[in-house]
Amino acid sequence: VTYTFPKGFWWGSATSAAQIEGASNVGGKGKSIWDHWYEQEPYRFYGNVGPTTASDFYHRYKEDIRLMKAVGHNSFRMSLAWSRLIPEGRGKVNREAVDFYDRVIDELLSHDIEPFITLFHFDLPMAMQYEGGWESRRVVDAYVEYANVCFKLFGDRVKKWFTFNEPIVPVEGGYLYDFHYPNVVDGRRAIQVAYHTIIAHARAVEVFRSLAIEDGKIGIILNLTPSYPRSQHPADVKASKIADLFFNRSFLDPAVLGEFPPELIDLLNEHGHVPVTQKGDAETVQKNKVDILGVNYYQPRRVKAKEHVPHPDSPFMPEWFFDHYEMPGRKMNPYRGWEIYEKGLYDIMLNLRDNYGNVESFVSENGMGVQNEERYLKDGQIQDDYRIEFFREHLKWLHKAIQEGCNVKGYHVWTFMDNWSWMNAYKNRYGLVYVDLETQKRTPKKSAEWMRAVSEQNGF
Ligand code: BGP
Repeated sequence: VTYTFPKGFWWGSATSAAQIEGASNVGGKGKSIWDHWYEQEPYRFYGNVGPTTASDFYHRYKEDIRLMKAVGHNSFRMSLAWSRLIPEGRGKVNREAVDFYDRVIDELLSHDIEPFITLFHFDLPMAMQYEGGWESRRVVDAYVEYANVCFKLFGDRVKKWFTFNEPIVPVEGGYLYDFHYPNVVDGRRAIQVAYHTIIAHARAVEVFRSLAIEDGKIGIILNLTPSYPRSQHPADVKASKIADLFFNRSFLDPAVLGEFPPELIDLLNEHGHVPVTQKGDAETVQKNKVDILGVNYYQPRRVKAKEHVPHPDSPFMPEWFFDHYEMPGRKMNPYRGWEIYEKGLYDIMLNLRDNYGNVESFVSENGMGVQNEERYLKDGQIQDDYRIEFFREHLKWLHKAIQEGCNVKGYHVWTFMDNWSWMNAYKNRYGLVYVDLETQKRTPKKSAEWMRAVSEQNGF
């Protein structure tokens, strides 16, 4: 073993409710925005399997958890579906949902797999969207109440909690670039949504702390996209810093440091795009810094100075300030169109060490989606050596970061078994375990065996 990880390192994977559970109209579940959108505009989604079935975890969780154990997991991140637990978003709690999550959590624990729970992974209850979604302060209140209910129901057994998964993504998808419901394209509204998400996060942390859950830790999961300027020319450097402000620091600074980046506030002020705030918000953010940060890492951001000045009357978008460019010679995942840059993970961790108080962190998602993986089927198993290489190369950089003092506690791959990926559905498969969509049969891929060996040896 050349690369050994610290004792007690968390090896596992991550997923989310809407992407695996299925049973979206079973067991008293209310509709989420994804159930709604899929019903309304199925043609916008790839393939013909939707959130109604997904990977049927709702019915097959026992088998799946057994398999998790077999591939060496000591921890597993999943999300709770708000619309399953509280079908109307606020008010009555659905007993069947509580029973389901109780059973899943107990099953994980009985296999010595520690559950990491995300409260919100993109699937807003439709009832909340009807109330204005994250643009509405009332929805923030409802979320905080939902969080409170979850902490009280499961906090006796669940010790790692995460308020939001990638909160910037619903902002980008739902309010800037039209890949999530409600398909709004409006920078001003996006800013309000982002702001409310941060307030919801900080208030949930506050509630968590008030409950004094024994050994409990609370954090947030952020997709960090390290921003690299094309050159050291001041205009490129400035553009890259602004992209970093919008897409990383907007959430990272308030969550970890308890304050919004002053440069971002200045920029928004300059353009008259400040969100509506309430008295006491800044103190709430200040007081409720996270205990732990989950880092989802897929790709970096390559930035250059804007070539054309945007028309001042054009709708406000982050891209007013920078352009992306394709770095020559970069390594790509052609299926997802994302650059593969393993060192980015190291750069993220060093940044957390040096500028974010070396906050306790872990890699909460890292993975590679590949199309038509059946091509690699040999002797009944998908030979996904490309995925093994992807993990190995990222882990080497992670190991180096840890050697250099970064406070990293674990590595969760995205994802355990092939799951439903939002608009792309099952186009790109990410799982350690293959799922046959006709029969729902699970078959571990070669990468599952590799990960099992890694977690058994605590290294490779
Ligand atoms: C992250 C999300 C996941 C997952 C993953 C892969 O942004 O947290 O939910 O889906 O990306 O991305 P995609 O499914 O879009 O290929």
